[in-house]
Amino acid sequence: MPVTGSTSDIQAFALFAEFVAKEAGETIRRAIVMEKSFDLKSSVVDLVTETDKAVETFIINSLKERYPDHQFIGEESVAGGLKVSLTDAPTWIIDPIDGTTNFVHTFPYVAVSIGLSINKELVAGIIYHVMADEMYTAVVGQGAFCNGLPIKVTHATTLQGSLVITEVGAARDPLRMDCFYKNFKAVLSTNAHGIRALGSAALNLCMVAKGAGDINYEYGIHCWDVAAGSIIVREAGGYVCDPTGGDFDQMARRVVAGATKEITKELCGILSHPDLERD
Ligand code: LIP
Repeated sequence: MPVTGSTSDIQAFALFAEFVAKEAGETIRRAIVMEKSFDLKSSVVDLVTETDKAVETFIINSLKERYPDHQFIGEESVAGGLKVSLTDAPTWIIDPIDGTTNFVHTFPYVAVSIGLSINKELVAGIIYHVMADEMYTAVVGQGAFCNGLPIKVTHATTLQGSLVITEVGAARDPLRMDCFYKNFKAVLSTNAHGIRALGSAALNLCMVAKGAGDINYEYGIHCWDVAAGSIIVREAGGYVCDPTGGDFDQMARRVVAGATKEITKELCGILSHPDLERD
């Protein structure tokens, strides 16, 4: 099939990815209740299981068989030594289990996250919240959906009275932790109603998209954690940017995604940024 990047092509790609994500979810649902062992990746709190690897292989093989010309960036393939390479070609950006720590601990917030980029622009996002059987989807310009029903962000314009979502992440070095505590304190000092962390960047973004939280920020994430979620938030009416207030860059390993431009800019104004190596 020639790739034109037209809306109908992208819708067809997304529909197939939804089907693949659901199949992958079946495997995860069966495995989460079983005995699990894990290996370590970038740190002693960055985990990977055989299920992450098997599910990623399944997703990539399924998409490759259907779309042999497409490219792939997968969390576990990169952990295995493949370089992240984003070109203009249609590129699927995959996190087979977003929330691996949750998976290991049987904490039921695990997601399959699949983003699609064409000409280096995110054009579709599919996130399957496995244990809730919720399929979040978005195609550029077409809105965001959960199980086929439209979703929308809240109207929150200030941090005061808002629900903020963030994560500690997988780094524990002193500089990163200092920044984390500083930002946590800064957010609490705004009289936000609370701070939540689901343990899955993809699901955190879905919560903002569906209006179950007002804003999400995280440092240290990778493109596969946020590719799908960032377009879902945008298509739900939210504002996604870099924590400096500039354009969102999915390779920069940091994100702010808020219900409105106002709340997002307010948060950007109080955040401190750790140094991060790009994807
Ligand atoms: C995880 C994220 C989580 C983040 C972790 C990690 P994984 O993804 O979703 O929000 O804090 O550092 O990146 O490793 O479970 O796919």
